[in-house]
Amino acid sequence: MAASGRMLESWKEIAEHCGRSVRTVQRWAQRGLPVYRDAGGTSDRVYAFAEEIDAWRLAQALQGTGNGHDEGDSPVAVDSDDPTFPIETADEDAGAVPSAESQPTEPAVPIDAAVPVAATTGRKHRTWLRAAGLLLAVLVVGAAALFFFRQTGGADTHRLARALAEGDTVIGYDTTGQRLWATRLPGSVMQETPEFLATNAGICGGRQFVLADLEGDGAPEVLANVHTSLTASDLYCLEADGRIRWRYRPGESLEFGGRPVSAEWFVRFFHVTDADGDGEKEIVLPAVHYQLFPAKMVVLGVDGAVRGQYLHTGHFLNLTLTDLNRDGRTEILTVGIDNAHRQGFLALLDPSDLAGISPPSGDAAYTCAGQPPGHELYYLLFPRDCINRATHEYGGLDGIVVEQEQVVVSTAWTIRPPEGVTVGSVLFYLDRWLALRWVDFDNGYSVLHAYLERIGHVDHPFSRDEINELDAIRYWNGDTFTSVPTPNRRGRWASRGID
Ligand SMILES: [Ca+2]
Ligand SMILES: [Ca+2]
Ligand SMILES: [Ca+2]
Ligand SMILES: [Zn+2]
Repeated sequence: MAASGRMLESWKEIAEHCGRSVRTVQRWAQRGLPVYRDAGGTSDRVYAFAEEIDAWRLAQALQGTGNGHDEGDSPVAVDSDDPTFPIETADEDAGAVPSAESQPTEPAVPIDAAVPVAATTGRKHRTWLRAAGLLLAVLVVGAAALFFFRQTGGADTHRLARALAEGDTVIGYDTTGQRLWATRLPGSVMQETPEFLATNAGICGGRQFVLADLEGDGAPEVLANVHTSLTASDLYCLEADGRIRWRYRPGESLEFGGRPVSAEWFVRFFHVTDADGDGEKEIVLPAVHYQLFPAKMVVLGVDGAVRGQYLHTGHFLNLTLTDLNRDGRTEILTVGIDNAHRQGFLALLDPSDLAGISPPSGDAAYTCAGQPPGHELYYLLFPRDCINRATHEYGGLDGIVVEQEQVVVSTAWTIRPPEGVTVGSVLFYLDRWLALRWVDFDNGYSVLHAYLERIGHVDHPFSRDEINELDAIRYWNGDTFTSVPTPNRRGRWASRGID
């Protein structure tokens, strides 16, 4: 399904898109044509999405209500050659809210190839295109109507099919693109991970705003990560009718090494998935303190209740949900920074058994009184390469790729490389039981290394032999770290075997 679609940024553009006068489209807007006002603006600046406009006009035509017939011809969006229709399946994690990924003022650029050309080219082209379009429209309406009735069974068109976030307001739409409700929340819906949490912008593997049917009853819920302040967010769940079902606030006051850490936490992103295969979805979310090291992995049920929580002394930078041992149950594979050990980590967590805190270090500043040991299935610490040691206080991982027979994790891209060097990280290739197969440098590593040597951050020339220092991965067995690949004895895999 297309994203929010091409944006029309004035009454004039909306009118041109519809092939009508400004006065006419303004009249349609009073009857529900989806046109938005600029939230912060004092002027009459408006905008709309071509896809929504087309859907509304098509819906009018199908309902035969006469809306848009003022000027005597069809209200159908004749210059749309895209018969797809804004119907969301809404029952998969992938059934994301279509516009969620893009700011309303900054629409996603890569739109389907089916964007109508007519509206962006000259008027001469438009004339004959429109004539051809009228002919085409008959076919398009037929096809779309068929598609529409197949999708909806010809009834129940007023169910929630998509939602849009406009600042602090979430707006629900039905299958025809008609606005159903608007719910105001106490802050704006997060569109992306805030800069100060995104140590590696773009890599954070989760959602901020999603439409998903949590319990599989046919009515989708809206999940939205909402900024409640500059230093905190809450996760909101809205019912299909726009009412708030629950709110989850990650913030809690904790003490580490006797020093209080404030309750200013962010939900970093979230995943919606049926982790245990019981037919109801769970919400998996990493939350982090906005400034300091504490973080936690949390699983919520459909009622918003916390099913499990795992505290970690360092931020999660990435996670992926995967069934590593192929038993039909999902695991959480996450990587990031372990501040207590000053190294990059990988943790494999059981969504049904999140508990305790990450492995202790000798540093009392990271001990949290009263927290039991963690139930990680696996917990690995990774050696630090010389670029990382020369430029940072902590090691970190932020790349995860799960292949058929191996898992590849890579170090966080932590320094700005010279022109022409896009990366400069270490790749660790692990087998399915997380034993190290080999280590490699990516293509940019030696270039970055040479650059850092030139500017005096690294005191030796690059040698591929440096790779030999990077195989010292350590595994937490529940009592101590060992170089032998081993699960944590407190996790479920250690007790029942992993094969
Ligand atoms: Ca539901
Ligand atoms: Ca479940
Ligand atoms: Ca599994
Ligand atoms: Zn080196």
